[in-house]
Amino acid sequence: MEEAFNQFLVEGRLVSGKPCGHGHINRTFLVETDAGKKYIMQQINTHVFKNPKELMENVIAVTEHIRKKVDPAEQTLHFFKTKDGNYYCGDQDGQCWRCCEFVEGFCLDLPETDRDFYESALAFGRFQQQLADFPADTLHETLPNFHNTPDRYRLLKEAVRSDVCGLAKTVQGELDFIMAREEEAGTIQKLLDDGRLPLRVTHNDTKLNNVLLDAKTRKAICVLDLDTVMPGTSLMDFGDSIRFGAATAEEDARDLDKMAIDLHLFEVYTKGYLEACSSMTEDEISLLPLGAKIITLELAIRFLTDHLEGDHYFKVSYPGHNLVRAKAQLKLVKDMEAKWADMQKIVERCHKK
Ligand code: GN1
Ligand code: MG
Repeated sequence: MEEAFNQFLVEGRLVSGKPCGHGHINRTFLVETDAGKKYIMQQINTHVFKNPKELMENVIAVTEHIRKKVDPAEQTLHFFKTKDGNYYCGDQDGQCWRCCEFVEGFCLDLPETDRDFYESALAFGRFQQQLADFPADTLHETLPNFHNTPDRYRLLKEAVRSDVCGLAKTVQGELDFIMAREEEAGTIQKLLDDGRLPLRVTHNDTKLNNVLLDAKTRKAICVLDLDTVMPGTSLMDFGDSIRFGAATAEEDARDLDKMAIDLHLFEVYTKGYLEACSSMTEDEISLLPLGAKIITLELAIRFLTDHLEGDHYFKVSYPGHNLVRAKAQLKLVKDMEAKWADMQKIVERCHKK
């Protein structure tokens, strides 16, 4: 990492570097230099992001666009160039690195107060709003079909067919639950394809822990993790925040009785998001609950696919971790279905306000 860090145009020489963050894909380090400066060094997982050049072009284009709009109290991430004028570099092991300004603050895996969650809704709502006039078609599709749910079904079916680890028979209950929802799960992609939902610049990984909060004021400072910024639908961005932050248990909870959707938090987020993002259309607003359900189902499919394929994609902490994650997400889908009418009423209520 030090060798890579030395290639960036930064102040001082590295005196310490320690791991930070909880991403499932990239590795992140906090670096301090003898000039008293702090930086974030991130190793880009090139198995997932095969084209780091295009990835960084997206990130830079989006952050520059936002920087023109934010008021001085807000921030957006700042990336450093290498001495060769690039926004990323390789090291002697062929790994790919980028360097970003360190911004003081903290991230949460579950909201501690309603206010925390509301702040994250404002941050993601503003993000969407600030990018409403960004030409979505100029962005690279760094991960093609990332939130194309029918394609995720296709990949799951392929994994079941190949069954390289011989695990398919052990997950029949989960597969039945997923397959029973295949038609509904494809509706968002279909609406997008038919042009009935606007194509927007979306973040695509709108977890609460991708919002940096100020330790003193607990206000949102900025949105992090811009790797998956691509053209997409706001429903999935809204939905992923709900999936993660309005759940009563963590994404990989083993005790399924603890996993449910918290309707109060659902309302808190919906209110904040709609307040901050006035460009949402009527169709988008009315479909917000569906966004939450489909993205949760989609992630369950992705975790289950990775489990069947031998855990190549998501980092795991123990054998079976991806299955635990998939089960927790499916329980959340089930609970959303049980509370469906309430979710819709909440969206209507927040919309009228
Ligand atoms: C991955 O690495 P992280 O935690 O930011 C994944 C998301 C998933 C998320 C689940 C590029 O994000 O799509 O929703 O895990 N990112 C990628 O926690 O696949
Ligand atoms: Mg991410």
